[in-house]
Amino acid sequence: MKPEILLVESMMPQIESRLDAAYTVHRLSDPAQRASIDAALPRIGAAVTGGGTGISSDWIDRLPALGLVAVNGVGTDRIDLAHAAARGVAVATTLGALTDDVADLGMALLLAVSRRLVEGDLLVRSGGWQAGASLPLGRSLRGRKLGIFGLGSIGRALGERAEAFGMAVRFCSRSSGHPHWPAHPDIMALASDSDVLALCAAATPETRRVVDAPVLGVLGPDGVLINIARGSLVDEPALIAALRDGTIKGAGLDVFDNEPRISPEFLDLPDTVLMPHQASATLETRLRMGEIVLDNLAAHFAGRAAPTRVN
Ligand code: 8YV
Repeated sequence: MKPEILLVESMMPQIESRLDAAYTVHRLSDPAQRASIDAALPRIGAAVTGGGTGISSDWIDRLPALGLVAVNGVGTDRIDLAHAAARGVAVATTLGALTDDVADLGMALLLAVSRRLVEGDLLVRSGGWQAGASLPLGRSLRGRKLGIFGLGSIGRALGERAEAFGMAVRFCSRSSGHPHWPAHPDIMALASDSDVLALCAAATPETRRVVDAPVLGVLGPDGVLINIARGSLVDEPALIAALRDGTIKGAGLDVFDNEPRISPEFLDLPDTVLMPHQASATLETRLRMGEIVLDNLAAHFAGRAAPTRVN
């Protein structure tokens, strides 16, 4: 009998077929499986989910045999880690696998906002350029100051990329230092010394809504906000107001509250580039992440600790 797992969020077909080969996979997204999942609840030994989706404590409590939540991502903000630990459930992530791609998307968003990439594409496709319209000038990255909030591996990778573009990096971090980037004690100090504020910190109670109206106020009318962390770090109504009234210049956002049903007010904001939570979404990285999920499951069902356990 194959071990049984609950698939909370779908994965790449190549990875799902390997899951199917090794396990009986109950797919939460498939309404046709509701009844069979109910019947299988006592036998499900592991759950696989995404970082942005996580798994609720209610679901953890419905699965008496659960021993592992394998996250296909690095975020654990949608899982109550203490509750999981109290239930004896290990939580494992894909730490390290997605660092470069997430940092790349941070730079892509910054370039897209600064160089008006999306507007330019639309101008050409609509025939506007051909009819004589032109795009307003963009802004250079060289010489601009990038403030990184959260200097984990992704924050560092973003800073290294930004330096290659000629930007001057500074940061604010609860736990990490850097040999030559200046540190600021809090996000207000960081934002007032930055042209671009990039959010790279984990979503925790301490980082909830750290970007609010006063922070956006000091970022200033030339300032750009990049968010490759989580929507919860931002007071979204304050951000929307700041983009509308010119308190800040622009934003590049990969993450939002209430994904994918984000606030419709984002849709007509100027100088703003929106992505549907794609920072780790490349073929290479999603394959690497899938391998880590498969390794964690294999270890768990062989009676060993999941190699990338975090709790
Ligand atoms: C993924 C993420 O998009 O790593 C995370 O925490 O949010 C993203 O990398 C997600 O895990 C896949 O659903």
